Amino acid sequence: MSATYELIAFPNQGRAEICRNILRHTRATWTETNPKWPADKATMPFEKVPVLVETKSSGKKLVLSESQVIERYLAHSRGLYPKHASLETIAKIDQYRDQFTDIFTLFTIVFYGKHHHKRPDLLSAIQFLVKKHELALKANGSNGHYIGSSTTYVDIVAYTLIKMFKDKGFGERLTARAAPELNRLIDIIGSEIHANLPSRTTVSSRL
Ligand SMILES: N[C@@H](CCC(=O)N[C@@H](CS)C(=O)NCC(=O)O)C(=O)O
Repeated sequence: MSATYELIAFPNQGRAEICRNILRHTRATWTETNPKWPADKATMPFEKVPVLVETKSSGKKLVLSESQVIERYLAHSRGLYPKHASLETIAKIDQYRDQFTDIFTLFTIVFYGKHHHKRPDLLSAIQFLVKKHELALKANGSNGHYIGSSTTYVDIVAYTLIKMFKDKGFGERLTARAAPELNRLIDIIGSEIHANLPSRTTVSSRL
């Protein structure tokens, strides 16, 4: 039996959404627990979520905090870096992934923090990312992937965050016309994830 996972996270599409999509895409056996807050705060290793609890086939448990660490751990252990990838390839994948970090922080400030006056900053940051990432996707052969010819971690990240920005009302610079390569990626990764959706088991709530 392979490992199983419990993802402890708030139910919204926030920092945990990339982890969810990695678990969905790779047909993991996983459950989600929505914590009771602030009652459960002190029980989390660093008093924040998301937290991943992995139970290995031996029964041994690993408890991890920090969303991007959880993402990378899952991506490595579930085959979302190319097999036998060189350190250089891993670094390129991580480089494109981390390009989204500052933008996501700004997004949380504008959307969840309701600092609407920062919306133009977010749109400019998205526009800059689009310019650079369209070129990278084109240079890889316009196949809907950043690296190689199959899905890697960064493709799941781009799918999750670009779709999130569009769905939450920040899509002006992300139309099919403005960002054809990223939109192709969204279609491809979205259909792979939806084909894989039965992987999801249960969501339990302590709310
Ligand atoms: N650097 C951490 C930040 C985690 C974080 O700020 N989590 C928020 C939810 S998205 C949280 O736990 N907020 C509740 C609190 O701080 O009490 C990560 O990326 O996981």
